[in-house]
Amino acid sequence: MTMACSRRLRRLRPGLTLLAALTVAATFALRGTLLATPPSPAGCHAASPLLAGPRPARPPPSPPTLAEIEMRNGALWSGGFYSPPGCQARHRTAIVIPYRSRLAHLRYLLDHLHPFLQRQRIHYGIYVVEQWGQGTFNKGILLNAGIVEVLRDADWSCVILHDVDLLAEDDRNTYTCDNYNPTHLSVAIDKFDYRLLYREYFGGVVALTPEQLRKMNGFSNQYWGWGREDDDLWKRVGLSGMKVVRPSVKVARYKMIKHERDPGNEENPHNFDVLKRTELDWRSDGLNSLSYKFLSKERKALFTHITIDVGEKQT
Ligand code: BGN
Repeated sequence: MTMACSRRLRRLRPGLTLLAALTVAATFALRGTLLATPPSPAGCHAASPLLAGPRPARPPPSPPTLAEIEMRNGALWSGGFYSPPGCQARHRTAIVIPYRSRLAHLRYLLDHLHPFLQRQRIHYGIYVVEQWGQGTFNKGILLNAGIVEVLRDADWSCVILHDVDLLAEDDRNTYTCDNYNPTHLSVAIDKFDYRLLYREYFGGVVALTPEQLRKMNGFSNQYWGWGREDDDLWKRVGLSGMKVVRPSVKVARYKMIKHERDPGNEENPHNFDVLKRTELDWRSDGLNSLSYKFLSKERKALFTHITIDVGEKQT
């Protein structure tokens, strides 16, 4: 820009600024009078005033019935959705619970999770994704299918993959996502003396944005039977250029409800071999190669129940 030109602009600027301000003011006045849009509720505060802090989970000897839990959660919409009254939620979180024949655990978890999330004042929905039939369990396919189905269902900004047997013990452990990196929420579990099991442990409860899930191509579909699909997920995070972040071990505390290994979910030694191949396979094995049969979606009072067929065990 020449000296003369910039001097001319400087002279013009005060006039231009006034004109711009008048235009903006006129636009707002017009909007206010002509469109009369009701004021939208203010955004919910980052730290909810309803938080209770540390609270050891003490599940009763037998779980409450679904009807009892429903009575205690009158503010839910059909399908297990919730939006905080009086303020605009800052986050939209889908909780995905992989499931097969663990009704007692599911009842404990729902009884615990609904009030926990409502104290955090987030907009959320709970989805139970069930593997149909008696075949070998495949948690990776189940979670991949859950991710696809919930993102098809609504505009979620965060997906939390949640084991059915874990109860969070401190509501300052917020069920939201980090914008850049996958989050491991179940850092300290009572069964492991409230210590991180090992540095690469990425199981239990994890939070990922749809973008992060796409980047890492979701889970592998090749883990049949118990274990290691979460170790594979850890590797995918690094391979796709991200890192796992964790809240403080003081806050990210969980109680695990005791149980026996489920039939159809026996440990599969072959999964160790699959884990050795993550680096080679992750780009072509995952969300982009997922195959399952959608069987049903039912809106229940406390959750949306999705049932799928993962197919036959491959290895
Ligand atoms: C780990 C399993 C995980 C499982 C956790 C919690 C392995 C790989 C060797 C380090 N991983 O030991 O898949 O989620 O236990 O039970 O065995």
